[in-house]
Amino acid sequence: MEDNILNQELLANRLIEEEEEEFHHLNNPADGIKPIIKKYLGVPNHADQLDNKFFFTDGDAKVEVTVVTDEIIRVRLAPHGVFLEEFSYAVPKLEHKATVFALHEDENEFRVSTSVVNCHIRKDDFFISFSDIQNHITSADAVPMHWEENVKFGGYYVYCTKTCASQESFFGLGDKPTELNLRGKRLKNWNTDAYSFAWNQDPLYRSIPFYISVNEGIAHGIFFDNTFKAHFDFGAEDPTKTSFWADGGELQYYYIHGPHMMDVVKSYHLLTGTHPMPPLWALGYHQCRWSYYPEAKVKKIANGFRENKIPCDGIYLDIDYMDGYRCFTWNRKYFPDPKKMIKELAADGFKTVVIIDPGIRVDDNYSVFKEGKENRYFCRRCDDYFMEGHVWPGRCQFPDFTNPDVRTWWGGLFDELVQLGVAGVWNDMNEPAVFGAGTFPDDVRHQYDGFRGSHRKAHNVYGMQMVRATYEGLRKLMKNKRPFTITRAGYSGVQRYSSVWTGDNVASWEHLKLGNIQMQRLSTSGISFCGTDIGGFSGEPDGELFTRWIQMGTFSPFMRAHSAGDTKEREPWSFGAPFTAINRKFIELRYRMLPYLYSTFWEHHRYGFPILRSIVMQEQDEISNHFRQDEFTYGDKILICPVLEPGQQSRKVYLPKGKWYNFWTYEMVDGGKEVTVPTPLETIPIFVKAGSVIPEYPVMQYVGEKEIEEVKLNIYYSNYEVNSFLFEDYGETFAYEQDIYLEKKFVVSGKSTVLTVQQSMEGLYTPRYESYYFNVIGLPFAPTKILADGKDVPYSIDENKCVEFKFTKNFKQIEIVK
Ligand code: MIG
Repeated sequence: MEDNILNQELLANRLIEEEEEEFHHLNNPADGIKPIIKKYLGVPNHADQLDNKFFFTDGDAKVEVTVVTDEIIRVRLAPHGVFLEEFSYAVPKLEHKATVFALHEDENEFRVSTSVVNCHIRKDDFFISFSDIQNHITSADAVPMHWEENVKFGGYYVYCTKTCASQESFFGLGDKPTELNLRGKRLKNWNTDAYSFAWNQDPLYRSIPFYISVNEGIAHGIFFDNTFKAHFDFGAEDPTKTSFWADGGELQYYYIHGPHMMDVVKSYHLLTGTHPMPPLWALGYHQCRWSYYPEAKVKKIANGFRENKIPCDGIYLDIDYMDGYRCFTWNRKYFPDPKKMIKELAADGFKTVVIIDPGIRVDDNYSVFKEGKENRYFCRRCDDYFMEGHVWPGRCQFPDFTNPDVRTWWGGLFDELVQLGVAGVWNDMNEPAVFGAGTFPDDVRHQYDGFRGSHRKAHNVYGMQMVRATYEGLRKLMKNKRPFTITRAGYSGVQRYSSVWTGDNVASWEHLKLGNIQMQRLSTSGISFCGTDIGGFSGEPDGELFTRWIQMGTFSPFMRAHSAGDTKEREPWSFGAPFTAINRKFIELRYRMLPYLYSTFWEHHRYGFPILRSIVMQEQDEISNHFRQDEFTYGDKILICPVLEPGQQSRKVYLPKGKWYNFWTYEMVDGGKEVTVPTPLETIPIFVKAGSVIPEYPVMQYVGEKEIEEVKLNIYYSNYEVNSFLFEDYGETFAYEQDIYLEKKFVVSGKSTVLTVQQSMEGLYTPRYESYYFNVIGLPFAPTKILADGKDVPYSIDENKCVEFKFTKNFKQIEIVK
C-alpha cells in the first residue's frame, strides 16, 4: 500500500512536470497531496464561546472545550477546524448540567472553570491540563494533541499524550485479563473472539475506552469516546507518559473529576447510563452448557436441581436447539414442542434463556434470510457485495445492527420466542466473530444511525447494537415484563441493554483469579451486571476448583455455570461429596441474600454505584491498596475474599478501616489491616460491616417458589451510626419507572447500654409480607427488654448470643436496652 502511494505520488509529479513544460502552470498541485505526518497543535491565538462550549484555534486546527457538569469537561479536536457531527452510541444524551462556569484569560493561559475543576489551555504550546479548585494539577498534556493523516482510509490517527506521575495508578478499561492496576501496560480496544484466552491476552471481547487514574490520593477519569481501534499506554513505553490514541474518528475525551474513584464511576454512569433493573429471578443461579439437548436432557438437568434441592432459576439452550444453527428456528427432532417444554420448565420455576448469534445462514428457503435480503438489512462490502463469512450455520450474512430499521426488524423477530415463553436471550459471537478471518474486513460499510462508516468505525459497537436491538425488541414484546439479556461483545454504554459474561475462560486456578479481577474491573468500568463462566468454559475443573468458583460466583452480580461441549458433566452435584453439599450451601446463600443484592442493584441503577467495589475504590489514599486485587466488597456492606489457590487452609484478607464481623463466626474485627482467616473448603472469608442491616429471604428453590411471609433483618451492632437501605418492588415489571417501589432506610446506632434501629420509608409499593424477623448480632450486653415503637416485645437469645424477635414491617424504632 505504501509503495502504491509513493508510485502515485511520483506519477503525479511526473505528469505535472510534463504539463508544466507545456503550459507553465502557476502552482504545483503535487504539494497538496503529501500526507500529513504527525502534526501537533500550534499556539492558541483565539478563544470563542458559545453557551457551554469554548473554542480555541491555532489558526487551522480547532479545539472545543465543553462544560458538561461541574465535574465533567469534554475536549474535542478538529485538525482542520471542522468538527465531526456529534453522535455517540455511548452517550445517548449529553445534558448540560453545570451551574456556574466561565472563561478567564491571562498572559499565560486560557482557563475554563466550573465550581469544581479548571481546564487550562496554555498559550505557549496549546498544552491542556486540568486542576481542582485548590489548583492542584490532576491531568496535564505532555505534548500537544496531535494527528497523522490516514492515506488509505481518510481521516486521521488521533493522539493524546499526558504526563504520568511516578506513583500514578490506573484502573478500568473493561475486561482486560491482567492485573487490576494497569500501570505499566499498553492495551488495545478491538472486540475479539478470544477462545481460551490467556493472562495478559489483549484485546478481548469488549471495548470500554474509560480509565481512572489515582495519583496523590486524587482520582480522575478519562473517557475516550472513540469507537475505532483504540490504544492506551499507561507508562509502558515511557514511564513519564500516559497516552491514548485511535486509528480514526475524532480525538474526543471527557475529563471526569473525582476526587474519589467512586465519584468518577458515578459520573461515568451519568454519561453512559446504568443497567435497567433485572427481573429478580435473573439474580438467582443460572445453569448453562454447550449444549443441553434434546428436551429429555434439559428436563433431566432441571429435575436434577429440584431433586438435589439446589436452587436454580435460569436454564440455557445453546446453539444446538436450532435447526442447522438458523437463528429463530427449532430443531424439531430434539425439541418437538418447545412451547410445552418451556411451560413445563416454567411450572417448575425455570426460566428458559436461548442463544441467538448474528450470523444468518444464506438460504433462500429461510424466512429470516429472505426478509433481510429483500430489505437490504445485511452488511455490505465497499463495492456493494454482501459481507459473507462462515460461522456455525455455514455461509452467513450479517444484519447491520447500526441501522435503526434493522434493529427494529431484529427486535420483532423475537415475537415467536416470546410467545413460546422464552424469558431471556443470550447474544454470542457479536464481536462480530467470523471463522478463519476472525471478524469482518475493514471495508464493510455500516449505516451507523445515519452517520455512515466502515467496519473500522462500527466494529466495536456492533455487538452492543445487536444486544440493544434484542433488548428493545424483547422489551416491546414482553409488554411490562423485564427481559433478561446477556451479551459477549460490547462498547461503553452496553450496560443500558444487557448483562455480560467474560467469554471463553478456562477451568484453571489462574482463570479463577483472572475472573475475580475481570469482574471488579468491569464493575469499575460501568458494567456491573457481569459474571464469569463458573467452573471455566474449556477444560475440566476438579471438585475443589468448581466449588471455589461457585463460592466466588455467589458474589458475582451475575451467577452462571457454563461449560464447553467436550467436557464432562458439570452440574453443582457432579462432583459428589463433599462438594455437592458445599455448592448447595453457597447457592442457597445467594438466594438468602437476594434482597441485599437486589437493593444493591437498585443503588447501581438509580444512583450509579458499582455493585462490586475493589479495595482501592474504598481507600485510594493508601498506595498499597492500589495493588490489592483479591478482596472486594459486594455492595457497600459485605466484604468478600474468594479463595484462589488449591488446598488453601487459610489466607490473609485486608479489611478496610472500621469494624467488621466475620460472617461465619460473628467475631468482631478491627479493619485497616490484614487478618488471617481460616479457609476450609466449606467457607470463604466473608465480613459484614458493623452497623449493617442485611435483609434476608428464606431459601427458595427459585424466585417466586413461595410467598415471602417474613423478611429476616440481620442487624450487626456498632457503636457508631450506620445507614442501610432496602429496595422492594414487584421484581419483574417496569412499574419502578413510574415510581412504584419502596426505598427503606435503616439507621443503626449503638451505645454501651442500648442499640437503636430506626426505619423510614419512601415510595408507593407495599410488600405482601407483614413482619420482620430480627436477628441482632454482636450486642455487647445482655438485653433486659426490647421496645418496638414503645411496646415491649418478647425475644430469645440463641447459642451465638444473637437476639431474636419478631415485629411488624412498619416499625419506626426499636430499642434494645441493657
Ligand atoms: O464458537 O455457542 O463464548 O459460551 O457456548 C463458539 C457455543 C460459540 C462461544 C461462547 C460460548 C458458547 C459457544 N460459543
